[in-house]
Parts: sequence; structure tokens; C-alpha cells
Amino acid sequence: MLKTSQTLAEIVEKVLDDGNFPLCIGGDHSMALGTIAGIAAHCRKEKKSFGVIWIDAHADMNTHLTTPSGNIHGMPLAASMGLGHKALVDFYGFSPKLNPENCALIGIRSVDEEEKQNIKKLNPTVYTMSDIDKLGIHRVITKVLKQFRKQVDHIHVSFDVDSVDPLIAPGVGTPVKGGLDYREAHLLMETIAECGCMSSLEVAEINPVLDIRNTSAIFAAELVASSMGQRIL
Ligand SMILES: [Mn+2]
Repeated sequence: MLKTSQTLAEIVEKVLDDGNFPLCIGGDHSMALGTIAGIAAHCRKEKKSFGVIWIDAHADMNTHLTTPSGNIHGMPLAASMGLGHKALVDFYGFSPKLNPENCALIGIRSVDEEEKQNIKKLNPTVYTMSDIDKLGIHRVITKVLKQFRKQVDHIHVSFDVDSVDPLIAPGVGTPVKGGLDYREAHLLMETIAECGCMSSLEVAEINPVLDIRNTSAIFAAELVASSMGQRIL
């Protein structure tokens, strides 16, 4: 896993160094360890700050000490912020890679008991599904983008397809009911595209083995198009 992350980090760093846009499409969300490391390394060289908009049903802020499942895909965000197993935290030679002040989680609805303590400790911005129900997805993403445009140079979006309701995207490893609906997900990405401020994108957790007639993969591809500026009119 660390070997793959190393390759991914090197490619992401190189793509950014060359002035291009990295679009990372993968399975397991542990891939974010590599993506974020590559972005962080690039930004360090260029003396730029960066933020991560993490769209997910889960917080992915467990450590080896708090995880009930042992899944590394539940740990990449905590590890990127310097919390967790040494092998993950020190990956790519420096830590922390991401400042919690520059991290916003959107769509969260499944958090493990001890993981909640990690969230409290690191204190990133969090909009749960309940917050989205109350405020509306447009207001949530607009607030996050406004804040990030002020405080960072590079905005990275990490989209876990399980943030969306399993009725729309069933092809994920850890589905959780009560997710974003089809239009909420698109409006979220359309608003990011309108902002014109996204510098890298990652789409994670599509699992073709669990998918039903490719619906989740097609949905994810449509979503990438929305994030790149595809419009209804
Ligand atoms: Mn995830």
C-alpha cells in the first residue's frame, strides 16, 4: 500500500510541478495518502498553502489505535494531519502534510466512537449530512469555498463516492444510508466548477465488483464532468 502511495505521490507532485491538473481516480480511499503527499510536497517547494475539501460518508480520521475495522482507508485524513501510525504519518518524508484549519469535511454521517475524539483533537471544519439537511448543499459549499479562497493557494477536492446515497451509487465498499442525492452531488461539483478554484481532484471508492450494471461508475464520470464545468445549459 505504501509502495503504491509512493508512486501516486510522485506522479501527483510531478503533474503539479509541470503546471498541470492531477485527476486521480481510484478504488480504496487510502489513495488519498499518496495524493495529499504529492500536493503537499509540491506546495512546500512553491511556498504555497493548500486546503482539502473532503466529501465522504466517513471522516476517515481513525488511527491504528482507534479503528474498529483495521481498514487503512479509514485513516488517510488523520495520517495526513499528523495523527496515526508512524509509517503512515511519516510517509513521503515529512509531517504534518495538511493543516487541519485548511481541511473541510462534507457529507459525514458515519463516525466511529473513538474517531470522534480524533476529530475533536484536530478540529477540522465539518459539515455533517444533518448540517446539509438544515443549510442546503449550496450554502455549505459556498461557505467552504469562500473560506478556502481567502486562506489557501491550492484547493484539492477528494470525493468519496460513498458520500452519495447508496441508492444512486451502490458500487462502494462501505455504503451508508442517507447520503447526498443525485442533484445535491452535482450542484456541489457545479458550484466548485463555477468558483474556478479547484487545483486537483480525486474520486475514490468505486468498486466495479459491487457495482450494479456500472451505474456508480457512470455516475462518478458524470460528476467529474460537472466538476470540470459541464452545465445543464
Ligand atoms: Mn473515504
